[in-house]
Amino acid sequence: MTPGRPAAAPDVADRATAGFSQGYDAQPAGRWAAPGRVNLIGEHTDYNDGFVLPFALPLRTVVAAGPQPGERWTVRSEIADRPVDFGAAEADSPGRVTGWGGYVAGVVWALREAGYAVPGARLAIASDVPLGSGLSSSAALEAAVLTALADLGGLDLPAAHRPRLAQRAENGYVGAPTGIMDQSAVLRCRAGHALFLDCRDESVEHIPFDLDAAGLAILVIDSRAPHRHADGEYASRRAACERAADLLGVPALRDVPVADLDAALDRLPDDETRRRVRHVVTENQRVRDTVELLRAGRVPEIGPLLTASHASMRDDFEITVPEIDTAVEAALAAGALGARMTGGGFGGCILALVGADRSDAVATAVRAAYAERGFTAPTTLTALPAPGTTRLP
Ligand code: GAF
Repeated sequence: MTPGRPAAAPDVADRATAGFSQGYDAQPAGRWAAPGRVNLIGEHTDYNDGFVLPFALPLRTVVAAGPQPGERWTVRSEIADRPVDFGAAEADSPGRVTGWGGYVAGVVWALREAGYAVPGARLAIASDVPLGSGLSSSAALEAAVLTALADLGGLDLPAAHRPRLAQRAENGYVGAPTGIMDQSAVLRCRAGHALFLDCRDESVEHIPFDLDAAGLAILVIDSRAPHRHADGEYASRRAACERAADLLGVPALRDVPVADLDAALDRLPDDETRRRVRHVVTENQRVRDTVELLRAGRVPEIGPLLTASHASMRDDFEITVPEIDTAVEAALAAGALGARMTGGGFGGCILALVGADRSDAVATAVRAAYAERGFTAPTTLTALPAPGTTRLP
């Protein structure tokens, strides 16, 4: 997925170790790895207290880290020439550290704000999670840093609280109003499973998702579409959902059952609001239906739900772009059982559920459709559900 990196590039964990030893002339105390994620289904439902079903990718961000005296944090990244260095004053001022370093400072801020004595540290980051492709590179960075600092400082940080802290870093320090899905996925997913998350109470069920046994594969296709106004559009969708919940007199759109949808729509003032609500309410139901099918081992049958989710994002929530719609249509025309955009929208990736022997044909068809329309060629990856964040041996 990462254009330009040679096939024989060193393993990401080795790159993080090398970044640490070359940058600091010392060996790290440990290395922590956090994955990117794709969301199988359940988009823009997390901040509506609803349901999501992501799984972790085999692509990982690795942080090599060691202690540093005092309240000082120094961070090197393989994508930057110079380290980012900050102390307590910068960590305690949201937004003060910017760019990729902001996610690290945000984690320090969220931990300190929650009352933890965060140890000073030196860190080196390497990553195979592509940036800006909607595969949660930022959540992977937050999760790896959070786990490294917790271990280095011996912090008593229950696993179930970690996603909220990482999300706080993003919402409160970086300033992106995202939900809880991405941080939960990268911290809590298990290999071979999708994570069925109730975003209201954060309860989870690990749903077996054995693609090999079903003779299937998930093809992830990076649309390479430039993210146009993604941040502002995300915030405006979120605000529209919150306004609609207010109008309907419910705490969140999750509280509108699909059986009551028509009655709820009748009470809304305009067509756009009705379409936003219809997306969220029907998407929550599609997540539950997908989970039911997976529990019953009927994996191929989830295809139509994925495709219906895409149509809902395209027509009702209006968060797709031409490259994304082209990729989905071409994948379906080439025999995918289902396909949809995954992630926040306005670019990013699609996923397609395909017969294991159809992966190449579907990827080729998408590339051909792109070439016909003059879009930048997409990149592809076959994704098997991988583990969440771990300390490496
Ligand atoms: C982004 C956000 F970070 C998530 O919280 C979620 O809302 C997603 O978009 C859309 O489902 O990844």
